[in-house]
Amino acid sequence: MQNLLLDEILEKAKHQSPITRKDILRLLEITTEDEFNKLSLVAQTLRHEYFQNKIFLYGFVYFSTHCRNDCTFCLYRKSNINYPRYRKNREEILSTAQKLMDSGVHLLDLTMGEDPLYHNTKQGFSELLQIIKEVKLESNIPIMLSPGVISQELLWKFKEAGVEWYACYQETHNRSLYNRLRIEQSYDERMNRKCMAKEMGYLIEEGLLAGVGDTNEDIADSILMMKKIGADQVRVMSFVPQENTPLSNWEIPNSHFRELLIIAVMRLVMPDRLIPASLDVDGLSGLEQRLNAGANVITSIIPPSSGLAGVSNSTLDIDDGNRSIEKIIPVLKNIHLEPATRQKYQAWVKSRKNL
Ligand code: SAM
Ligand code: MD0
Ligand code: SF4
Repeated sequence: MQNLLLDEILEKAKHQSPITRKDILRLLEITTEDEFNKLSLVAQTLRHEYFQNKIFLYGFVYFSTHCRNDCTFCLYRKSNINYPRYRKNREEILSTAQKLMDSGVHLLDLTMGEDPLYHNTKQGFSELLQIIKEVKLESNIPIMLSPGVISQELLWKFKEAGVEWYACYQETHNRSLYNRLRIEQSYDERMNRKCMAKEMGYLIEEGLLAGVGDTNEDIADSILMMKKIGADQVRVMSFVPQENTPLSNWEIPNSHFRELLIIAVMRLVMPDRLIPASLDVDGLSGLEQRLNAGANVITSIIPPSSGLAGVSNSTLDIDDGNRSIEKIIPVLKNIHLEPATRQKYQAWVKSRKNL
């Protein structure tokens, strides 16, 4: 009976009939390899319908690790006072951006903690705006900004400067869990700013943190919410415990398998969206399985010896060059995928904006 139900859901997904909350819950209950393989095959077929065998590649520039917030899951929370932080200057940001562009990434993701020097001063973002205008003038590469919550006025300025994407992750759509994760940050403000950005013509990315106390019901609600707000890119990352933070001892068995399951379910529910396989959680060795689950963007590509950090694994695979396109290509080839061209990515962005 259970099996029949799974086959029915997968059949519906193949024909792109709407997947219900109940269907999602059934899919999230998968534990066997056999069922998971069936699910991944459908996820891959749907990805192929919209993106063929082409994969998008995102360069990651975490240019300031200072932060005024205190998220319980994050290494860079302000209470982690002994953690050494950095703030890259204009030249360092530009040279990292250049290295990434030369290596062939399709997009630059400029990410920061809610650095008080930027967020709490009037002119805080003006240099960043200049840097972005310069990059745009020279290369016109698509840019994603992950600055935390910023004002509408700033969103307009970044839009004018040419930024295409605003990334701002809720982590969960269960308000009480949110309040335990993003301490003293307004759920509604974060959500509304993201939706406002969408209305202003940005593409938006919404993200989940999995394995921090979320139930399958929470995940199902989140997936449906991501669809409802029209998020253009949707992600999930498994929680990685961080030393000297409140959740340092929080360990959930199988949480990384659950990430794969969630990626595949996202692909079934939102077959035409971008779904990242982040190198940040399990490094290069976790890439193939995320792609096989239906992801179509590789994120967190970081140049070696740039002195730049990751988010959930601050150093994993960076200095040995494992987060580079050179290392990614053989993994793609092995499963009959290949990088898209820059034109193909730009065409996708353009058509998605005009939707
Ligand atoms: N500071 C900005 C913000 O919070 O919106 C931008 C950084 S944001 C892109 C960092 C993201 O990395 C978080 O939203 C979370 O999804 C993820 N992350 C942070 N710490 C993590 C951890 N310990 N394990 C897994 N993912 C984590
Ligand atoms: C990633 N470390 O893609 C990055 C980060 C921020 N927009 C993205 C979470 O895995
Ligand atoms: Fe700061 Fe972002 Fe980390 Fe929260 S997730 S502590 S806002 S860097």
